[in-house]
Amino acid sequence: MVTKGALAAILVLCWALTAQGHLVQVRERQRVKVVGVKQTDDWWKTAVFYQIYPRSFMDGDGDGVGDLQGVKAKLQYLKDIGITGAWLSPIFKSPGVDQGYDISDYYTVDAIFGGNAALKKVLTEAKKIGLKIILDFVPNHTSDQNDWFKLSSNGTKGYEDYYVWHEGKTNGTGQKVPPNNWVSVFKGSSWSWHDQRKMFYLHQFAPQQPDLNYANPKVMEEMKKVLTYWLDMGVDGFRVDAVPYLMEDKRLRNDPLAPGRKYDLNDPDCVQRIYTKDIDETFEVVYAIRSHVDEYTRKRKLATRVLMSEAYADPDKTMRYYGTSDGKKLGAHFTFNFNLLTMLPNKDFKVKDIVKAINTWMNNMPKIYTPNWVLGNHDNHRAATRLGSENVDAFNALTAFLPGIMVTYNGEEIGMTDGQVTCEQGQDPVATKDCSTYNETSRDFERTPMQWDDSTNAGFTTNEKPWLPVAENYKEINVKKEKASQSSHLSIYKALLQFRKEHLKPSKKDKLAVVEQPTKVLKVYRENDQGNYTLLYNIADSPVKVDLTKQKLILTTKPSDQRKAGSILEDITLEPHESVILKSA
Ligand SMILES: *[C@@H]1O[C@H](CO)[C@@H](O)[C@H](O)[C@H]1NC(C)=O
Ligand SMILES: *[C@@H]1O[C@H](CO)[C@@H](O)[C@H](O)[C@H]1NC(C)=O
Ligand SMILES: *[C@@H]1O[C@H](CO)[C@@H](O)[C@H](O)[C@H]1NC(C)=O
Ligand SMILES: *[C@@H]1O[C@H](CO)[C@@H](O)[C@H](O)[C@H]1NC(C)=O
Ligand SMILES: CC(=O)N[C@H]1CO[C@H](CO)[C@@H](O)[C@@H]1O
Ligand SMILES: [Ca+2]
Ligand SMILES: [Ca+2]
Repeated sequence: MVTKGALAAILVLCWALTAQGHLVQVRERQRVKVVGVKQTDDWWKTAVFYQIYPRSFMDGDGDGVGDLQGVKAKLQYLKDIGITGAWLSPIFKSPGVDQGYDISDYYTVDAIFGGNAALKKVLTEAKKIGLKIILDFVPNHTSDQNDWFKLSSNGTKGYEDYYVWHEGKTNGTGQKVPPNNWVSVFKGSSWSWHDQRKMFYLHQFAPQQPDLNYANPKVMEEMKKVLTYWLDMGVDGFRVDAVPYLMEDKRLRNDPLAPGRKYDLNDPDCVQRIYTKDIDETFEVVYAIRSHVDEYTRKRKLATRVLMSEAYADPDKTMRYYGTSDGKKLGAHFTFNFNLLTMLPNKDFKVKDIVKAINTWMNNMPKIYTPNWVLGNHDNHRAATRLGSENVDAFNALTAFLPGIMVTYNGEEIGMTDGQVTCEQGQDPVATKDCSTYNETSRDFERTPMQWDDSTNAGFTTNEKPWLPVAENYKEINVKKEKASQSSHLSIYKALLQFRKEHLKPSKKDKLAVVEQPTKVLKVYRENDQGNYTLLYNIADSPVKVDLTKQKLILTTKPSDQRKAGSILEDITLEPHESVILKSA
């Protein structure tokens, strides 16, 4: 989608690059994309959000499982490195069939994390030091242990339609079968029979996670009450889970088979989810959540409470979770951009893959919205393992340098790798079901405890047995050791966040270009009210020389005596895997 305005900008930019001494070839000219990122200065638009996986972050009471007492003790650490806000993976009361994504009580923090009182203390402390706290909100489904499901399944008046129920169909041999072919994301039919209600209920995930029925306005009212409850307690926003699955086709039409696939209940990808994912009505639910939260803050004249949504979807669908392109209806403040995860699955990436990951987002996102960059989360191998430890600093630099919001998964700032976990030690319920495929399917590797220091269990817990084993390399990779070194992942990360704060302030005039130049070197160019900035990243195993016209070195991921911040350079020989940030002098 290249408008006339964008084309004009491309030409201007090519000229600008040329003026800086870079040879811009016609072939490359076509690759240059410019996006006018207009940023007003609301707090979240240039925020750095830090995802805390509470079980693995810090154990405050010594039972081996991370908790909110632990989180509270480490808030100052987050503030010190420059984080704007932390979002916590689910902490609500849950039987734990899906690691907290099956909530039995939306108003109660699970005792294992310290209960509601512990969350209150986290919020008070966070406010004191100026850190935002975001909770995970799981609207699509509850646990089957939730009172609402119990009331609905025993037919209590008023609750009959809180979930999606159906009598089913009768097949040739007179047995009850599900009403259609919908396949659960976790395998099997999306419908399970309920003996008491004598009906099928819908579950897009596990059978213990029945889907709420958003066609029933009472359900939306319940969820608004839940949001209000936590807003009243003082949270700064919500990360909204699994939004694409909120609503399903009213007529219950069959999802068509995926091209070349046979219908197989053990293959969640055998169908195209056109009637069970990203349907039009779903966007309306997200917009309703947003207006509820906005109304809450408007009435009380509070700072923005932010909504971030999780959606692995096609680019055009993903963008609709932000809101309509004219901004008349608003959804999440931002919808997670997983391109750097999904388009760079391993070390074999090329510069053009990075360029594509960035431009795909920027070209699809309506200009009124704010981009964001996610490098890792609790469902994907860690950046150091996926992309190589030698590339971690450069990718932290890239996400810090790009416009908009930066999202960091806990441990990525110190370059943590995946830990070693056997199926017997494993905790990921979906993966431990079948040990023969555990190595491929488990998400435990990226969930091993945070490495704080070189003492037993990396300072994560005083218990002999942490809930997952600590990664073997904790004596080398830990916060304490990295704090003491200028060239550590942590020190570079901290310097990057400081650079953002000083140089990438919200700006009316904001341009971005991403190209490969020269071969093996990624070049990202940003122009804002404060100046013209260039990030260079050499992905190669050998040095690459790049000509420059009078650039001041601001920051490098390979600090040394030869590389002094502030020096004016006419050229630079980038070390293997080095990334530098320069400013036109
Ligand atoms: C930044 O680039 C623009 C456009 O290429 C140019 O007009 C401006 O002078 C540059 N600013 C600095 C500080 O180099
Ligand atoms: C239905 O379940 C609820 C919640 O468990 C319970 O309080 C209620 O008594 C039950 N009603 C009937 C009719 O079984
Ligand atoms: C009817 O459904 C039952 C239970 O799923 C199954 O065992 C049986 O084979 C089905 N009969 C026909 C004719 O499909
Ligand atoms: C899983 O990985 C571990 C460690 O690399 C290895 O020892 C084990 O044999 C693997 N298990 C299977 C089933 O491949
Ligand atoms: C990244 C993420 O949080 N994924 C979650 C999406 O929702 C399902 C169901 O609630 C969870 O199982 C995933 O972990
Ligand atoms: Ca604990
Ligand atoms: Ca649903």
